[in-house]
Formats: sequence, structure tokens, C-alpha cells
Amino acid sequence: MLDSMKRSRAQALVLAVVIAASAVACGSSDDSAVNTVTDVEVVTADAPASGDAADGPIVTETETETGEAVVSDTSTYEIEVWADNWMAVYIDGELIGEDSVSITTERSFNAETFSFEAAVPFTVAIEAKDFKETDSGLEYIGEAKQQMGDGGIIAQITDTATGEMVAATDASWLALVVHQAPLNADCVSDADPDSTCEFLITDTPADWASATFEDDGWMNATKWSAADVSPKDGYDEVNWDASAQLIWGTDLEVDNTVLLRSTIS
Ligand SMILES: [Ca+2]
Ligand SMILES: [Ca+2]
Repeated sequence: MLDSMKRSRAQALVLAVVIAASAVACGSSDDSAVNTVTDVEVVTADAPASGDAADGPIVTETETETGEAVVSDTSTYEIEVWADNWMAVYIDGELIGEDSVSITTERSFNAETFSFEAAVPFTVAIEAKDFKETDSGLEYIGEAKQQMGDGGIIAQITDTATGEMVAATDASWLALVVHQAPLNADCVSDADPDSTCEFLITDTPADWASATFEDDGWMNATKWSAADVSPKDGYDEVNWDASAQLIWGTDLEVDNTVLLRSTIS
């Protein structure tokens, strides 16, 4: 370890000297070139030498409130998710996957499976969007079937080592609706819904997906039946656990973007 660290520092110094020499050779003597050399030297010299990382099981070290170090095992999980129409999934604030079909695609129905590593407890946060053509909330604008689309999402999380399902969407998940439209449903057949349909956009809290975000003010998600949502392509490809439920806001049509959170322990 010490030897490799020494090697690393020696290599960093050599690298810095080479870069400095290059800068001089190029006739570049301004401040930015000097700063670049300094940055390279500091960053590389302080970084652990490659090959020092343990190849064994991944562990996560956290601290309790008293400052006591706790080492917990990290497991590999898989989240299966189906959304009408689009979703992005975060674990403890980190984006681990998003729907491969863009939200700009009308009638996008597909299931996705994302893998991630985490140590319990961890927070799952999902941004779910129903397709809307504009802030009017409508789809097929200008066509005979101009209408309010509806949403819905279902997800389940499995520990890939044990095959055990550890969590699934249900009404215990918390929800914040950040796009609602149209607020006046009678605009649905208007010739120019963009000028007559009313909408409400709520700011998305900056750290809403993080484990430490305080979601006290959020409401519980609403559980919906398969008959309500009529889940389509991709839904039947997943072997849903009986406890996994379709959820959304309180209105399948008006609620267009829903933020969802649950902490798994
Ligand atoms: Ca939809
Ligand atoms: Ca809608």
C-alpha cells in the first residue's frame, strides 16, 4: 500500500512535470496554464493508487448520531417498473434509470428493469409523467380524439441475491403532484385548448429525491385498480407480486406529473 502510494505520488509528479514542460514548449505561460498544472498535481497525488481498492464485498460506512461508525452490507437490487407514460427512478437521490422511450412519445407504454446497489435503509424516488402535448394537459390536440390522457405507475423491488421482493408501490408511498391540467375539464373539446385550459405547476423541490428530504407535507399516493388504469404494453411481461399496486395522484387524468417517494428499511 505505502509503496504503491509512493509510486502514485511519484507518477503524479512526473505527470505534472511533463504537463508543465508541455505548457512551456507550447509557449503558453499564462495563468490558466499554471493553474492547470497545479490542479493535476494536487488531484492525482492525493488520489489513492489504482489497484488498492478491495475486491471483496462492497460495504457502506455510515455514522450514527453519536458518531459511531457502522458498517453495513450493500446488496444488489432490481426495480421493475411500468408507467403510463414515463418515469425516472432515483435511489438516495441518484438517478439509476429512466424510461427508454421519451415522454414526447404519444402512447408510450413499456416496462423497464433497472439494477442498483444500496444498503437499507434507502429511499426510492420516482418522477412519473403522464403524456401531455402541452401545458393544457391534453393530447391529440386538433384531432378528432383530442382528450385528457390518464396516468398510472407500478413498481416492485427485488433483492437479486435472494429473489425476495423487498418493496412495491402501494398507498403507503408519498406523492407530490407538480403538474395538473386541465383544471377546467370543460376545455377538453375547445378548438384552442392552449388558450382556454388552465393548469397548475408546482415547483419541484431541489432535493426531493434525496434520502434526507423532508416529505412530511406530502400526501399518500392513491391506489388504482388495473380496470382504472388499463395498463398496456409491457405490463403483462412482469410477474407482479400481489402486493404491488398501481398508484398515482388523486386524479388519473388531471394529475400529469407526480413525484413519488418511499423509504425501504
Ligand atoms: Ca397517458
Ligand atoms: Ca393527463
